[in-house]
Amino acid sequence: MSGILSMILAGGEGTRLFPFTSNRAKPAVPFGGSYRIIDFVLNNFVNSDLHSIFVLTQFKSHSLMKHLSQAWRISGLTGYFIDPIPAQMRMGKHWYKGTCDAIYQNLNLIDDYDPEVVCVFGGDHIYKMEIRQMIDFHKNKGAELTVAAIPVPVEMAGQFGVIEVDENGKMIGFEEKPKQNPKTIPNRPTHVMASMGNYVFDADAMVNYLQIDAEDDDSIHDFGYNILPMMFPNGNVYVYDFSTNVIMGEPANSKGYWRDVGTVDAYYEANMDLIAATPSFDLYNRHWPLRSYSPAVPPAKFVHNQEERTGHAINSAVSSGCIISGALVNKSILGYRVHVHSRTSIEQSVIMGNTDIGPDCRIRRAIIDKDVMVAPGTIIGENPELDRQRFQVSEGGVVVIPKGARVGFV
Ligand code: ADQ
Ligand code: ADP
Repeated sequence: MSGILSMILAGGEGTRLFPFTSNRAKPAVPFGGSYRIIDFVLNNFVNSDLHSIFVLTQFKSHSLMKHLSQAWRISGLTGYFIDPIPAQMRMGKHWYKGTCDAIYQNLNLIDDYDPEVVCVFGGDHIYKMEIRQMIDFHKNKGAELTVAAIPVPVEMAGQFGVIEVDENGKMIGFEEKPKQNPKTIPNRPTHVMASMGNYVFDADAMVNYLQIDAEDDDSIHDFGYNILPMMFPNGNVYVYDFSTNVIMGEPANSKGYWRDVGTVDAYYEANMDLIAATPSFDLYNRHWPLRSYSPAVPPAKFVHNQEERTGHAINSAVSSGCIISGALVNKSILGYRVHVHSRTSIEQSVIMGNTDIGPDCRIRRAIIDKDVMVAPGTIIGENPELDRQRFQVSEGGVVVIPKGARVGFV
């Protein structure tokens, strides 16, 4: 028994990220112009030299499977695989009942691999982590389970598993998504210690607890609600402080960057983080390459319009295959193959890709999903009332255009 097996939970429905998740799983949602959300956790594993990975899928998995097969196919050497595993109803005629049931239903994979350590990580966060540092911590403590954690503002406690930890890093309290009076960090009443939903398990201990959970009719089979509360009172669960993780070449302001992009506004803000002059999430660190799928498209092209003096993008990230022709793009992210025509301006927006935006448009604070056509002269993001009549608008006022929409055509 040796080795480290990684299982990524990529089956979440992502309902709060609707409509981007109406036809794809949350981990498959495009992010940052040329990535999908799942790329970040996969790069964390691969850059940590961990290459034995199962990706557990369930809801609307076609787009995710397509992405995994196009971008992440590795094989040939023993122990080098990133295998998508669809839900297979191995334990009866039901889908995964919850996150730990997703692992329980795939215990055969763990049995076959016979690892010493199993990493169970979520598939839908934006961050960089050198995972071997967490595994070393886990081994040094002789822990049955180690949970990665980060401080978050107390107002957000209800969205997370809230941890209490002693001075030796041992977990001494845990409450999943507390409805009231969350336990704040000692001497820091504005913050709680939140679980990142990333777990490093001693394999034997994990199998044991999953079996106990499976026989419990009252369980909802969730790591946060059921497994952690069962394990930590036995005294062998430790908390890995994510802020101690070190990555070569990272700028100081990126320390501890971790985003749950579960809502449209959180997704929007995390995209905007990428284009700050000194971004808190750096895509350009050569020591931490961020792999993804790259389609066969030409370089981005900028065509200057002499009269308007436009045809450029500033403070923006523009992917290959884009054509900015006599238009102005500011503080925006453009995915592959976005064509922006003359006299159009795009401000503070995320355009996921394969989209045509006609001439004379003004688009502000919008997220446009893939395969959209925007008619000439369309104005988005200037009149909140009008926008709400025509489009979905987030709480934070971001206009959302779903995949394949035809906007402004009569
Ligand atoms: P949530 O984010 O609410 O809380 P959940 O919705 O259960 O957790 O998703 C966790 C991960 O599992 C996600 O990556 C999701 O895609 C995946 N997933 C969900 N259901 C699945 C299923 N049926 N099959 C396969 N994969 C599935 C969790 C923890 C909290 C912690 C937060 C951090 O429970 O304690 O604070 O993550 O975001
Ligand atoms: P994405 O928008 O995530 O890039 P793709 O365009 O790669 O998705 O589509 C992946 C697969 O998902 C498609 O081949 C199709 O089967 C399915 N799919 C995507 N959009 C839709 C849709 N609107 N309705 C039904 N299935 C869809």
